Order: sequence, then C-alpha cells, then structure tokens
Amino acid sequence: MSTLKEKLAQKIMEHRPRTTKLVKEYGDVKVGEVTIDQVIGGARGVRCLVTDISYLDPMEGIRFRGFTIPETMAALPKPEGKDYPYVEGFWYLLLTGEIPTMEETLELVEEFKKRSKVPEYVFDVLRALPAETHPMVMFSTAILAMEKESKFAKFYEEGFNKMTAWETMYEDSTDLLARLPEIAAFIYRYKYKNNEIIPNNGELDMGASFAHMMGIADPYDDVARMYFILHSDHESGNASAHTTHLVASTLSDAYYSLSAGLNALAGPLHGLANQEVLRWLQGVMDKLDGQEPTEEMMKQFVWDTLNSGQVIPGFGHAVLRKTDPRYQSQREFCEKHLPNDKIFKYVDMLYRVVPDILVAQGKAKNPWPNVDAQSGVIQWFYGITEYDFYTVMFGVGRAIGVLANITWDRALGYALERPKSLTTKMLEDIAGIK
Ligand code: CMX
Repeated sequence: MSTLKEKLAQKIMEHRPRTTKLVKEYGDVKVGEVTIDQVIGGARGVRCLVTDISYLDPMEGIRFRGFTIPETMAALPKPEGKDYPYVEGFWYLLLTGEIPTMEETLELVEEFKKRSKVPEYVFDVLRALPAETHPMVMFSTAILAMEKESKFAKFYEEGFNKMTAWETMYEDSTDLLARLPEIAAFIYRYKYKNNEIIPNNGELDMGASFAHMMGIADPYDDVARMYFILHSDHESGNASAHTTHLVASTLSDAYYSLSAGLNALAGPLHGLANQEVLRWLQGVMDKLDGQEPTEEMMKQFVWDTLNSGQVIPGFGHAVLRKTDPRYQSQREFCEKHLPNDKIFKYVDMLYRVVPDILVAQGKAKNPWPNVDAQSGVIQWFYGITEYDFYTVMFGVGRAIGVLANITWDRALGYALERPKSLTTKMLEDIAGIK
C-alpha cells in the first residue's frame, strides 16, 4: 500500500466514529430551515451537504482543508526553482488534511507517472467525434469511455463491501487524475494543432507533463500547477461538485460520476464563464477595431450587455460576497508575469468598472469578480487563444476536488442523495395562498 493510501486508511478509521455518532446520537438535531425562496431558488444557502475537503466562507473565500490559498501555496512542497507546488502533493493534502513531506510528495509524483497511460481506445473514440464537437464534450466522453477500467465497478460486481469500498474509489480517482492531463492535452492538440500530438513521456510531474504535452514552454508548467490547484474545490454545493457527488451516491463509479460533474461545469453560469469572459472581451475589441477602450467606453459595453438581458461573465457568485481570492491569486500572477499585456489591462479595467455598474443595476447580490474573470487572460498570454478549451483545464483542476470528495463519500458511507420535492399547489398551501 502506498504511503498516501495508508495515511488515508488511518484518517478514515479515525473519522468514521464522528459521522456515526452524529447520525446515531444527534440525528434529529435541526441544522436550519428552508424557505419557499430557497425551494424555488436553486436551494441557495440550504445547509444540507457535508464535506471536510474545503470550506467556502462568503467573505474570506475558499480554504482547502483549513488552508487559505496563499497558505496552501506556501506550505506544499514545490519542484526546485518553481513558484507553485506539486499538484500531486495537493491531492495528498485534500485527501488527508495534512501537508505531505517532499519525500511523500515525490512518491506520489512517481505513482502518478505509473498510472498516467491513457488506453489507446480513448483516443480512437475522440477521433470518431465530429471536428466541431466542443472540447468539453470530448473531455467528458473520454472519461466515460474509460469506465471499463473502473476497479470500483469490478469490486461491486465481485461482491460489494461498504467498509472497504473507498479503496477502489481511491484507486479509480488516482488513475483518473493521473490520466486527465494527457486526455486534455490530446484534445487541444488534436482539435487546434493539426492533430500534432506530443506524447506523454512519463517523466514529469502533473503540471510539467501537461505543459509539455500542450507544447508550451516554462513557466507554463507553473501556470498549470497554479491553475489546477486554484480550480480544484469550492466545497460541495457548486454544480460540478454536487453533480459528481449525486451520481456517486448511487454507487456509480468515479468515471460515471466525474463525467457527469464535468457536464455541469460546462454550463455558462459555471465553468464555461471563463471562455465567455474572453469571448465577451474579443467582441469588445472587434467593435473597437484596434482602438484602446477608455473606461467610459468599457462602461458602455457593460451596460449594453446588461440591457440586452445577458450576464457579465466572470462577475457575481452564489456564495461569495467579495472578490474571489482565486481571482486575486491569478491577478498577482499576471502582475508578475504579464503586467503590460493588453487583455490583462482590459480585465483590470473591468475590475474597476463592473462592480459599480452591477450595484447600480441592483440585481446581483455579489458585484465582485470570480475565478473566471482572470483565468482566460493567463491562458491567452501563453498562446492558448482557443478559449473553447479553457473549461477543459478548469475540469482537470476540478477533478482533484470532486474525486477527493467522492473517495471520502465512500469511506463514510454517505447515503444515496434523494431530496423531497413538492408541487406548486403544496407550496401555495404552505404559504397560505387561497
Ligand atoms: N451579470 C449580470 N447579472 C447578474 C450577474 C452578472 N455577473 N450576477 C448575478 N446577476 C443577476 C442574476 O442573473 C439574477 O438576475 P435575475 O433576478 O433576473 O434572475 C440576480 O442578479 C440575482 O442573482 P444572484 O443571487 O446574485 O446570483 P446567483 O446565485 O443566482 O448566480 C452566478 C450566481 C455566478 C450564476 C451569477 O452571478 C452569474 O450569472 N455570473 C456570471 C456568470 C459567471 O461568472 N459564472 C461563473 C461563476 C463561478 C464558477 O462557477 O465558475
């Protein structure tokens, strides 16, 4: 058994009595109430999920296992001379709640390399899709196509045991994570770079390997590490995490569950917003025909978008009520590496003009930028101008969080999810409407 799996087994044994005690002795303690607004309004703020992988405070933003983003980046082991940590070490942190040593991290880097070979039939499946297929469809399809590799599905077929089910979920999750960079890079090079595939050389850590297969030089390896870590987890109520959890709760394996979660990520109100930000900005630049926008012009574009009934992509959030620290973290990267980039300047201009406009419009509860407002700029700078692809990279990162979650779901035996629905008439009766 690997060091991580052993540590995880120990953490699971320690944790199980806490969950059992809560259910057995305190099961009928009330957590909150649900209003009609929440029933109709997408369950916003209803506290009915549990995860220890990350917690999202509306004002502070995300903490991964108790660590803020700067704390996470500072504490985890990094490759020599690099600014961002090994993604593999971050996987260790999400699963166990502990910062791995360099030795533990490097052991995991080796394990990922061993697991990283993507079966050839996956590429055949991708090649069979029409060329204009959206890269998110390709990504989700590739993962689903690999389902026959599932160790959990085999374990279930051969005689399921609730106490040990997490082990094969962990195996599937690690296999998947190790393979996602190659699948994502294949989709990119196949679709946008004349099918000139750069094979996985099996020698690099996850971030460096992705950069290599994308064909982009350093410091893109650090961009990949930063990007995957920042996009990993945002507690379990967001659409991609929740979908993955919901599907896994039926005892579906990690392949079915992750593929489903990525389909949720592909929505414009969720992960697709990062491509929408760049698409929106390109529209602005096309209209300006090379001219630099002034703040007044930018304000007008923002109002025009709102008045045509569309949202401003990259702004607002269902939980956050301040600037997303994932935005801040990427902004710091931009200030260091691309301070004079034209698109970065436009995005910064949006930061200055959009919040006031959203406040003036009076609808959005949070006028501040989210992660998606800043991420496309960095990718564009390093040559990935095909913004349809951005959500795929978000998906590689998001997989780390949701797979850690469903491994723990199995470990703690979380139940099949099945909330109760009511009819509109029932709600009218509850409201006392005659
Ligand atoms: N531009 C214009 N209007 C916005 C807005 C924005 N950026 N954000 C919210 N609003 C509007 C909503 O559309 C809603 O309008 P209606 O009452 O007409 O339906 C109103 O403000 C209230 O919405 P809210 O409670 O503030 O926000 P929600 O929790 O319903 O939705 C989110 C959150 C992110 C979907 C929304 O802010 C949005 O559409 N943002 C733009 C898309 C985006 O950036 N998504 C990425 C989020 C991060 C991620 O998951 O990747």
